Amino acid sequence: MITRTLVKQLAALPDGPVSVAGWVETVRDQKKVQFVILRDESGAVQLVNPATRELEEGADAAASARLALTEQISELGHGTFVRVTGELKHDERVKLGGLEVKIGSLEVVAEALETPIAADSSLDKRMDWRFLDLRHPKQNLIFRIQTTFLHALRTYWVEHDFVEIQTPKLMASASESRAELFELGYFEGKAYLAQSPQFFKQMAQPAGLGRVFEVGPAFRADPSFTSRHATEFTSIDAEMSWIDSHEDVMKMHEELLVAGFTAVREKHGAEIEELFGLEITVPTTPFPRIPLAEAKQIVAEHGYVVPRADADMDPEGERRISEYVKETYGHEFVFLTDYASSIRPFYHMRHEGDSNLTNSYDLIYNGVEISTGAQREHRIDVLVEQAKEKGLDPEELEFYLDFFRYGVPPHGGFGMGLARVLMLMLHEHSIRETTYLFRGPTRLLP
Ligand code: AMO
Repeated sequence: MITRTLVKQLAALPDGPVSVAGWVETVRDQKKVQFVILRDESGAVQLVNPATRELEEGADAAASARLALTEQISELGHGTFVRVTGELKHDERVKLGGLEVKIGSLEVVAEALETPIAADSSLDKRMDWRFLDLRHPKQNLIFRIQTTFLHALRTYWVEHDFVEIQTPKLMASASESRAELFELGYFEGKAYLAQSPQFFKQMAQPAGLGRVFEVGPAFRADPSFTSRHATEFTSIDAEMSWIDSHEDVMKMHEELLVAGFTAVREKHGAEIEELFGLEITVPTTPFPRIPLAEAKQIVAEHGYVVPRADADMDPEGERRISEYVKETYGHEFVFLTDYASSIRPFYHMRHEGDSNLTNSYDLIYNGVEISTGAQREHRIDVLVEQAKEKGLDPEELEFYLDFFRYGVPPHGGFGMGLARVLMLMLHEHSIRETTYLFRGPTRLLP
């Protein structure tokens, strides 16, 4: 390992020799003194060199070395990766962190071409150069936040006896709407990319795993160019046995989010305030719950009629109901519940006594849907009927229907888009910002 101190660790060290490494952000080359801002993955530090511009008569080796160093610094370009040894000095007058490193020696580890992107480059251009874009502290922080968030979710699940599973992403059939299915050649036949782990996380129930979770890729052949859709995204999924209704799923879901948001606030609250200019609020439980039909009525009373009465909330409706919930309950989250069976998949359980409604919900956060959850239909005869009613061929679903022929406990779960949660948490405008490498209809590179 190359020995170096991370920039964020310098503050805790006493004055004295240190070695740091990182990218040159800027060089201020003044006549008598040179300043270099060096950035590594943990932060930025000011390096300083008292410039030696020419050698006087009888100059010693140290003076020649300083002249060479001065010339070397003058030539440093933005983005060059360097390693520096020098003397750390704490000095309150230094704006950047109250410390600086006086350069003793500097080694250019890797040269860099002139950067093709600037702070005001378009999102598309920044995505073309994603590795340079991610080097910026704000973009970089997003993936540290994501790590903390997912770690907190995993901790919650492990503490609550959930088992982690990895379901296959190559499938023989669709698991969600056929309209959004990627088909690919598979030896002599064909296969499909998994749209969700739906069937296989449900399989864990007759398999006796009880409670499971997965964080993994999902694929949707969705040709839209909205700020919330990708053709490949990371889906956070959970499924649990022995529930009474979707209410049990919502309870777990909100506790899970509280755990995630608490961890993010504790670990990154100050950085988020500094770089994103916002405070992370840990949601209170229970989150408000509003039946979908009532939510549509509420937004209608507030001047917006969701275009199709028999359809899901549209994005404007989601934004409006969120606004209402924020004003009325001071909450950023809302569960919209009891969706009509006509707009839900066949595997959602329907209301006892009213088969037009399902035991299901969508979770809306700051105006956008981040998740769908439901109690599943576990009675084989009802399930087959519901599949037929949706025009599905039970023969194609035999492998799935078999799960229900061998004793399945009542169960339910949810799927939640990771990039959407982060986008809304950080008030970003597109999941392109909160996806490591975005995939859309016209983007397969880098
Ligand atoms: P659904 O299709 O609603 O439900 O997806 C669940 C969540 O996944 C995210 N999501 C997407 N994110 C980015 N780009 C997309 N194209 C995209 N499509 C979906 C959203 C969405 O709320 N099997 C069910 C879940 C379940 O019932 O357990 C499902 O996939 O955040």
